[in-house]
Amino acid sequence: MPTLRLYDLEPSPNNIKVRLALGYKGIPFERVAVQGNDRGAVLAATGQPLTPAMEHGHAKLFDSHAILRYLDATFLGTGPRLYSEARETMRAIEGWEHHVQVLQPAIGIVFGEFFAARADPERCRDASDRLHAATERIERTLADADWLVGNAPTAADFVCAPFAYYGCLSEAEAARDRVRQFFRQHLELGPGRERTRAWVGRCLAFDR
Ligand SMILES: N[C@@H](CCC(=O)N[C@@H](CS)C(=O)NCC(=O)O)C(=O)O
Repeated sequence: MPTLRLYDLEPSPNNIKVRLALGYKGIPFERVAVQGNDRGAVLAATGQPLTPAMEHGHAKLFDSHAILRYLDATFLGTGPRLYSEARETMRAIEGWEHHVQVLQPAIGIVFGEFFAARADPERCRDASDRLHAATERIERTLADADWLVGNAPTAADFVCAPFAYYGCLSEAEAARDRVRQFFRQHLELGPGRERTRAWVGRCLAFDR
């Protein structure tokens, strides 16, 4: 198998999704660190500037969900599945992939504040309220399950967890960089999300 090269903007939730999938499946990879303002390498490799992106032999991919599908189909015999043989399970996972659109805006607002070097309390409160509302479905699903679909992790968990993660950063996580520090101070998942917090921990354990 050729080396799998991941163009990775470390703190980005879309990039975390891919690292969780790689960690869960136990796929070795070479990480090419992308900085926020230097997109030369990823642009040259894939013809577009966004991360995550990857190269694997002749295959070049961008978009986190496209990458997850590629990994699952290409490394079918390596580690556990991200998707499923069962139609119904596929539909359920796709439903959670759509739910990313509901989770993302809260994180987008706070990233916007971080890059603008301000922290408008009203905007941050709005982001926290949005994240709280967007995780209600997750909390409810986890009432009688450890994972969002079935009894093992799937792509559903790995695409959603990185967004909830930014609302419940521990002090130790926040100490990793300025972005995480800012999120710990300005985004709050809120009360009644104990199961979501524990699930975030289970998912993020695959980021290694
Ligand atoms: N739909 C894409 C979104 C990719 C994306 O927006 N990546 C962000 C990081 S999370 C990025 O590279 N942004 C750089 C920019 O907008 O200049 C995915 O899921 O991978």
